[in-house]
Amino acid sequence: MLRSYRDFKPTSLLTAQLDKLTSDKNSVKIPISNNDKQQFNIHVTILSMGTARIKILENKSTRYELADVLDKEPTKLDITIDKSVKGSVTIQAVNLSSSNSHKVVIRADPLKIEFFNDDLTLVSVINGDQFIFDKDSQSFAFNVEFTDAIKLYGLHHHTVNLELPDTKANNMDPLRLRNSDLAYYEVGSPMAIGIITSGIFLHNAAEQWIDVSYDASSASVRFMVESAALDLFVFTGNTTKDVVRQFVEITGRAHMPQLWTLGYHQCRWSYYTQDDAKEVVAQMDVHDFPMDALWLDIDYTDGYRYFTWNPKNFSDPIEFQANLSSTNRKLVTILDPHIKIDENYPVYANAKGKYFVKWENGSCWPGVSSYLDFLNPDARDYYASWYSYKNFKNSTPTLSGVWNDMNEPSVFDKTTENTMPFEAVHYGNVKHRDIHNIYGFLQTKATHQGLMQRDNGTRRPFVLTRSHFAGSQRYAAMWTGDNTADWPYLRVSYSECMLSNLVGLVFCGADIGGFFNDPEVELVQRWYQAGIWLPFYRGHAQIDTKRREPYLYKDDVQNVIRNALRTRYQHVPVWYTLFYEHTRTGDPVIRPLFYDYPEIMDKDNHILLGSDILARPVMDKGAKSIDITFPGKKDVYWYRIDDGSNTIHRGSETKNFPVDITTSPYFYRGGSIIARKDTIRRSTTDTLNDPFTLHVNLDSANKAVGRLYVDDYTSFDYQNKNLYCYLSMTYLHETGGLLIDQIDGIATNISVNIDHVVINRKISTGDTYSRTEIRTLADGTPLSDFKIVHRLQEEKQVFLKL
Ligand code: NBV
Repeated sequence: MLRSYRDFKPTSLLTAQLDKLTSDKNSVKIPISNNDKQQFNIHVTILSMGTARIKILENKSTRYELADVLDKEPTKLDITIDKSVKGSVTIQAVNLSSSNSHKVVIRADPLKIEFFNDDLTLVSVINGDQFIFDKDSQSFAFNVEFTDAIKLYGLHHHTVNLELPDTKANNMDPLRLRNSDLAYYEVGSPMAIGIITSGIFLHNAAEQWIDVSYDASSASVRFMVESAALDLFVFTGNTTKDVVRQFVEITGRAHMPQLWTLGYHQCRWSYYTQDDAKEVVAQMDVHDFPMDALWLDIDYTDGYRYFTWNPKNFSDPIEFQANLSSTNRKLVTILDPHIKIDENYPVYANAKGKYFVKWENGSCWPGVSSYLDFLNPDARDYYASWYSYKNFKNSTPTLSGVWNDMNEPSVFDKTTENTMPFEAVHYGNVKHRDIHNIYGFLQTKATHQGLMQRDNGTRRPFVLTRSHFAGSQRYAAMWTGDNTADWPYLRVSYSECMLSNLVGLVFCGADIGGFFNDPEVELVQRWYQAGIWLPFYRGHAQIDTKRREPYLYKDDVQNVIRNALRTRYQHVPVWYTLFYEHTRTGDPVIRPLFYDYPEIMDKDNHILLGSDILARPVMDKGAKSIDITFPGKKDVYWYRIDDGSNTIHRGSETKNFPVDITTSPYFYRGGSIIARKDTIRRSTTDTLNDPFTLHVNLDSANKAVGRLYVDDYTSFDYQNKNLYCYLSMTYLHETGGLLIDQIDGIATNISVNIDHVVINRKISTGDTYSRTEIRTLADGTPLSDFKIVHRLQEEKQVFLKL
């Protein structure tokens, strides 16, 4: 039915009854109707930071209104209502400021709602002639037009490019937002694998289809939605950064990850026995591949009963975890939401009749299963309690992270497209169809709660989820699901993760090597090289594939993979600092070029780590050369770092570079200071006491600035007690030294040691640079003896004369 709404031509137009407008100090309600005498109301509120919200509901609506997704109930601003222009009303905040100068104009006949940023029309929604709001089926459809827009981005987690395709002109199906377990999904397919848009956000977790179309002067989307409330947020920008921040203000930010989660993760379905799993770690060490975590897929369980261990193959989980811990590695285990029906299994028996979704039961790995009803707060408490050390028997603190899979939820039943039937009933008599897309979100909320309780809030939970929704970043990291060992899947991992970063889901990655099938050796190397620039970095493979741990390859291949891993580990301090900045601002950790340079579109294979590192890995089979576009004006320098060529490239240029299998180009922006940990170690834990190396990259005016964030890498003390150290570093050319300021934070017990500084400076003729390593201060003191934080506690600023 939804798809029949695509080309709907209504016979009657909607009008707004402005004479019946009612309001209070921060909201407006206007009845709207059509000739068919349908009656509903539009509710308008203005929020801070350039955001407006409209809700459309029938009188005495029975539509489900989402309760768990928003970070907090947004603050409504006091408003003024201007009725001076006949046939329309204008709603605006009373206290105008640069961030809330926007206004909403509602035109009566036909109904049209327009959003303005100053006098610029940005978005118009619900043109009276394209709106469907069906009381009986509760489905609805509406159009949104982005005036003057030429590209649309959003509708997260589809395997299309960053820019949304014109589904109409390309004769495609509309894009579908329905969280699904899609085995062998296709690149370029409009099948949903979340719901998020940029500029607008439909706060609705029911299945929906979206058509996208572009014409000469605008771009538009048509939403066709299964059920529940029409609750639309409109973000009026101005810039991509503003829209991202406005959206994240509503849906929340991720908390800091523990440091180890930024290292390399080794996974496979399946490491069948504890000995096999131990051997993997031992071999990684023998071959000098750094790694931080070993992952166990479903087979570690006793018959797919989560919170248990297979008695034969994982007979001594305590010893197994101790062994891992002795190598400074962590364990992550999978825990899915289906619960085996087995009266002797306490997770099932104690929940029966209370905490499961009501339907005839489904089937998944364990056979016939019940599904926990995470919409029910008591069921969430119950599930959370299973993560305790007492209940999850033989789990120890080495089990440091949890992997929630199959949580769309996946049900082995083709007749319901492999999920729960939409008629299944949740807590509060809510039909599954109204909340389908947040089932996984709610599981991770409960898991996060469980890990918090288990460790008394002392350790930052790490949860990886397959199904996610707007706001999932508050609880989990996510990955792009079951990809295939083929080149298009490597490329699409970049567009998917950059987009997820634009919609707040900062901790994103894709299975390195591709989940299904056996990757050719060239692809494995390219994937390890490219993967280091995505936040979550995990090698994973399907059960039937050939083993492919890095040490199983020939020496030259191992060298390529080892170099990639080492580059990743060197940059962990950059990742950590960017994650911290996300907690303050909501900014993405990785960014497409257009985020900072709106003039450059369609570069899905270029990536910015923050604003200072540009990477352009090779993602095409057999590539002998690649084009690289350098963003910024002509006077911006990009220092090539990966190949020792010491070349500089300038903004606004696109150049072709030869590549071989060892090449994976990346550049530092002139004007930046990059803090790295350059000592080679086996895990991030092993680097904890290592000094930093500062890479200073001078711009054309010989300036450079950077920031570095350090804390205890584990706890919430940074949040609860302000125990952290956030430094800004400025290179002063005139005096030849570095000025270090503490931006904020209480840095007691945190040490920051710098053992050397590398100054990259353009040589006056040609486009090459000199690299000077400095290990002592001008007065001869070794840099490593200089206790920065200690000195900062005595003086406000520290100056290092080099
Ligand atoms: O648990 C097995 C797999 C897992 O390895 C994969 O990462 C998930 O996305 N899981 C799906 C279930 C089976 C998929 C065919």
